[in-house]
Amino acid sequence: MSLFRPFLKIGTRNNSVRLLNDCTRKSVSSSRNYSSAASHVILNTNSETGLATLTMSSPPVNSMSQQFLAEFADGMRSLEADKSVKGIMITSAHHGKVFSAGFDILEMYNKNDESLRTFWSNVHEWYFSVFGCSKPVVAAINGHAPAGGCALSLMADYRVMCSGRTIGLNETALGIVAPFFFVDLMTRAIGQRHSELALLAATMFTSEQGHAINLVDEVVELESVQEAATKKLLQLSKVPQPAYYLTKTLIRGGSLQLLKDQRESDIQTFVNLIQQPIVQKTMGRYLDALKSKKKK
Ligand code: CO8
Repeated sequence: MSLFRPFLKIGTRNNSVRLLNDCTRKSVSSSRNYSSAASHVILNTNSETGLATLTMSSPPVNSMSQQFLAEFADGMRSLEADKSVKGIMITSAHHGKVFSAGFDILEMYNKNDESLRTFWSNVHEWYFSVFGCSKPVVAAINGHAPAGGCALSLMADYRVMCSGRTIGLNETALGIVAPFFFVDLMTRAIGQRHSELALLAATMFTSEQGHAINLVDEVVELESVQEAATKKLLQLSKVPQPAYYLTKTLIRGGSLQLLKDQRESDIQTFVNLIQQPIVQKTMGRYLDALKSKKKK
């Protein structure tokens, strides 16, 4: 089942790039690289290496709105469908600052049933598109990665992070609860006990602390993040298919299927939780604290 919106197929000299159906997009091409820009993500494909990059480019902090998530999932699906693409790197245009600030809190604040349901359904599609991607996916985490930004990193096959930034699932600090598929992602990477402690306390780890518990696989200086991620992606892209995909399916299939089977009840759980007055109140305070940070 797919919630994808239609896309255009644009042919280029020796490659083809599928562009999101968005009138703001533009295409940039050279003899080796092709890119398309939608409002929230930019896709680049290097036809020589077969490596693609999905760059999150939503100012100021790549917070994930409904639209952002839909474009992200479309971008992932189009790269996955493109036979010339051998691997995908996910990174941020806000280099050195923020990888992603996670879900757009405004999408969960004072919203009606219908928009909450649509938002959460887009969250599911985004998760399926990244965690279920058949191709190698590497996260080049070039900035802070709280909550959904951390979950996105955990959906990749390998994580390279720049030093001196923070990463973690801090949902409880906002008075909300990480969904079960985020908990699963965290537990897969760092194990039960570390996950329990981190999720309960809303711990934001430094890159170095994250590396020590396997939350990230590699920590490098900011200027080397893309290079290190590309090196790993190139290595993974040489592993023969379908062996790569089938192995991923063996390891991840159960989690993907669980959410597929429980989509409706998970949406209902989210809507019920988020609409509780105490949850709305805590989230409102958190938003105020974020806004007032600047004034201090
Ligand atoms: N959503 C909406 N707006 C945001 C978010 C966000 N997640 N994060 C930051 N902003 C806004 C700020 O309010 C600020 O707005 P304005 O310019 O209008 O004042 C602007 O973005 C810039 O933010 P900062 O000034 O804070 O930027 P910095 O570069 O100083 O800091 C950080 C960047 C570190 C990313 C910081 O902004 C931060 O910590 N943000 C909050 C991150 C966070 O807590 N995210 C949690 C989101 S919830 C989630 O992802 C999973 C929820 C699962 C729900 C399950 C329910 C059942």
